[in-house]
Amino acid sequence: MAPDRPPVAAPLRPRALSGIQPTAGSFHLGNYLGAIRQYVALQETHDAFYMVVDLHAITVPQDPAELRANTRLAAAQLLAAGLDPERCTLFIQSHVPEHAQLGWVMNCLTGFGEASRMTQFKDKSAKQGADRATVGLFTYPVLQVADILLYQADAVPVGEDQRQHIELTRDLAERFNTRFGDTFTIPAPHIVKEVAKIYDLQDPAIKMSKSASTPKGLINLLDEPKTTAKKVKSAVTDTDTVIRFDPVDKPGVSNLLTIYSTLTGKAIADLEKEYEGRMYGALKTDLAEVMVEFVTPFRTRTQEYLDDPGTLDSILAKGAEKARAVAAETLATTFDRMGFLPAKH
Ligand code: AQP
Repeated sequence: MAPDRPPVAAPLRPRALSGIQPTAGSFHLGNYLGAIRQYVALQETHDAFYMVVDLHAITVPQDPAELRANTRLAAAQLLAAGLDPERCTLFIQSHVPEHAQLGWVMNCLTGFGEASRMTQFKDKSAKQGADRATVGLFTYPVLQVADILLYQADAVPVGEDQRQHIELTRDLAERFNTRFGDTFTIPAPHIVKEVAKIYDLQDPAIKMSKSASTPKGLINLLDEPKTTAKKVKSAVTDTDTVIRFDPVDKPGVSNLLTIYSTLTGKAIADLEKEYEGRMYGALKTDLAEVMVEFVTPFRTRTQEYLDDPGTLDSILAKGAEKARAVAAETLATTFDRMGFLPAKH
């Protein structure tokens, strides 16, 4: 039977946990709408832990100076997006060594075939060339399993592309609990259907992604607002003229309506009415304005955090301390359950 709340002291609220990679300078609109907005919302209802997953970032070749700068930039963007260190725990993954330690345990519990079925590894290794892919990239989902289980998370806010990894997390947690006794909470993905997959503005058949073949369809939140407006105005639509939400026949227009609706809080049905009889150009012009209104203060707030490294460091230090307290307790129980001899100090 799945444990409700095994050995770690029960928090008053359910736990949420998620992470984001510092692999590109700027977060993109898919990251924001698919995941970060949910991080912000869950602060209100959950005991929420969010991290910048720098250990995951080295699964592809990285430049040390860039990784350092991007890690700070990622933390600054999370704060700018609305994470409040008084209401959630924000930290850097490598500041909590228990992630790598539990990651090893989880590696030893994962079948090779099971890991080989992860579609994200297949996609990413295909993009890089299979012989250049590292073992770290292969075991990335298993480290993610450890990230989640360390915090006994109930909910994991992510985009649709992460669903398979959360399934793996559930399988491994159940496997561990069956073999060694109830230890881990079985987490559930928190995926908001409407924004689970934001599509590339130039190719609405593929998800918006930092590794897209052309940057034209990718909205980076830290781009110059005029660049963002231009990208929205040149978004691919279709040869029809009707503004209607129909992801199968009108994927480009539907993607724009989803973005518009999420950023403004207007229902899609209301937007369809508002734009009845109007041209695609009108929708794009208005959405470009909405985007500019959104990214402009976001850029300013991000810069303010970057300009105050003392405050940023102190937020991250406090976050790591809080995260470690939880992670260390889970790891100690895990090691004990597995039969590791406790160290005598
Ligand atoms: N297009 C998207 N729509 C909705 N959610 C998305 N996410 C990413 N793209 C979309 C979600 O953002 C969170 C952080 O993801 P990450 O740190 O794993 O970043 P990523 O997946 O590396 O972002 P990319 O751009 O998708 O990178 P590549 O091109 O390397 O694959 C996750 O919750 C993710 O679901």
